[in-house]
Amino acid sequence: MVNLTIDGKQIQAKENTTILQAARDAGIHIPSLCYLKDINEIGACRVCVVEVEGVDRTVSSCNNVVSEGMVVHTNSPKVREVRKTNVELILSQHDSKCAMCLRSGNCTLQDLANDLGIRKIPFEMKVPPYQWSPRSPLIRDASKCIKCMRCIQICDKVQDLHIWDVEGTGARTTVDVAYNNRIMDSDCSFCGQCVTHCPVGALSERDDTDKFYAALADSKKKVIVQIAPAVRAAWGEELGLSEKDAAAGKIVTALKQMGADYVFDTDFAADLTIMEEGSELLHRLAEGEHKYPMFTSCCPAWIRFLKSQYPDMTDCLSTAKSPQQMFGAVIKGYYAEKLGIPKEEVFSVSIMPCISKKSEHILPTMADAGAGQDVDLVLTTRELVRLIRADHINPADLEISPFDSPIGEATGAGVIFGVTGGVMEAALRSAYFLVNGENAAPDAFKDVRGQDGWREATFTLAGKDLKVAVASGLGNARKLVKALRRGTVKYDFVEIMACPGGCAGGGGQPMKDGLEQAERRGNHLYFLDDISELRFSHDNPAVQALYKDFLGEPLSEKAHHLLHTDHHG
Ligand code: HC1
Ligand code: SF4
Repeated sequence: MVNLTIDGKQIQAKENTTILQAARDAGIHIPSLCYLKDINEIGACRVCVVEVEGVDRTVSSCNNVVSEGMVVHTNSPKVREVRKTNVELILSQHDSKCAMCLRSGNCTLQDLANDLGIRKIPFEMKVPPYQWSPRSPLIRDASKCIKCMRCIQICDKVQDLHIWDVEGTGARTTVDVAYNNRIMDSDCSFCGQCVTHCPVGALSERDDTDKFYAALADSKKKVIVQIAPAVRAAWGEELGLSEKDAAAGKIVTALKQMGADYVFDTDFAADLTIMEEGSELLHRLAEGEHKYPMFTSCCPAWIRFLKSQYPDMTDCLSTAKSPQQMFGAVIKGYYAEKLGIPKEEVFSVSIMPCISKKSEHILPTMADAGAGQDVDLVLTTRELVRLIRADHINPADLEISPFDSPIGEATGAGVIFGVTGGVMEAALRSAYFLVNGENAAPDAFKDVRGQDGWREATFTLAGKDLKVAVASGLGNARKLVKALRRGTVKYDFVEIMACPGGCAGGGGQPMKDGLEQAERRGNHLYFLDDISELRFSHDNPAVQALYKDFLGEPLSEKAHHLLHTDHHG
């Protein structure tokens, strides 16, 4: 251990601990901007500077380590002056029109400038004009980029996709899509991890809230909304609601107040996915040995990744569409008639923790119900929060409303789709039933839970060993796929979600850097599963009724038409 003094406080820290970490461990706050633990520790922004006695210049605390007897000042007049100058320099290259910025009120740079009392900046540099495709679900605003390099590091080190790179030199240095590529022509998965780790407003989702308002205002449209599992674990964060108070039923009330006609739960479609994907798995296992496992197919960023990086493995993906897309196809292809609405009049909206879903719903293969795209619009959790704010809805006043029927019912198995391992666990619960004709204990498959990026487990099904694996984060996905291709691992069924921690840590969720958000939200989804009356997808009465009235049985012709796809489109 090393003994040192920070701001007059005697502390001990492990050797090789950075000054920043030692201070934070001791409850002393040093502001930072570009720093991301273990991912971006390059001292680029120099906001975390501190004064070390005996050293002439201030030093960045994120990449300098503690030493015996060190005396550190984190907020001396010299530190404040240097820090202020550094932030002024960053602001001089940043479009600071905060009133029009999506990140206003949730921006690290804005907070820093305010805390440091910066009221004007000495000079302002002109940002050269910059083109970006408005079709892209992920938007980059070069005038707001502060070159902190977080997006590059997240994409390189966590997602292993290398979409971003540094462009230009000197004062013209900026970040852009690597190799002068355009985002829509790149291999970007649109997972949005760069967005949730951007400390300012340089990266965001495409804001589609105006399209929602336009649909609400159109008297010829019935607006039908679905809400994804992971949204309920995060939407309250920016609205001051605790997890306990942020019940999904309050989102139903808010959307109805805005003018939505029906609000359903994507968890229902997650249960439906399990019926189809679980049956497909059993079918595949009955065929005998396969070189590669069956992969889950509900994460569009993972599908984009596999198709661009390992296209020869596309057919390993389950043909089951994602719950979002199954829901859209069922709404327009079946329930519109049940509700007495012509399907052409349905405007189908999904609220997702995800940016990549904005690319999934426009695929030509996602229009099977015969009335345009099966899902017309995707909004992120952040856009939902913006809508609630724009409508001056007080979250504290919201009552809990039930989801609409007849497809409002969902089980705990559907809820845990939003956390890494949840799809696998839900599928195993139902596969066990389909093989044995009785339910296992609901938690019999909880060995697949956890936040490790790549986990595996073996269960016995139909007297045979079933080897499964779960990975989240595309860097882990790549490692797993490479091991499969080398033949060093062999699995029957693999769940992959692009975002670390699964959708709970999705690219469309409220922004608070770090994986612990995904873990906390994921634990909340497990809690919701635990208290659910029904915990097995096949026990969902609304799902059973849909098969009885319309689909017949899993993998039927109708089910294939509406609920499956070949992923080559
Ligand atoms: Fe997800 Fe899914 S779990 S992909 O993360 O399979 O987005 O929440 O809605 O479709 O159900 C996202 C979440 C979501 C789908 C489901
Ligand atoms: Fe979207 Fe979920 Fe995949 Fe992230 S893990 S890209 S939020 S579907």
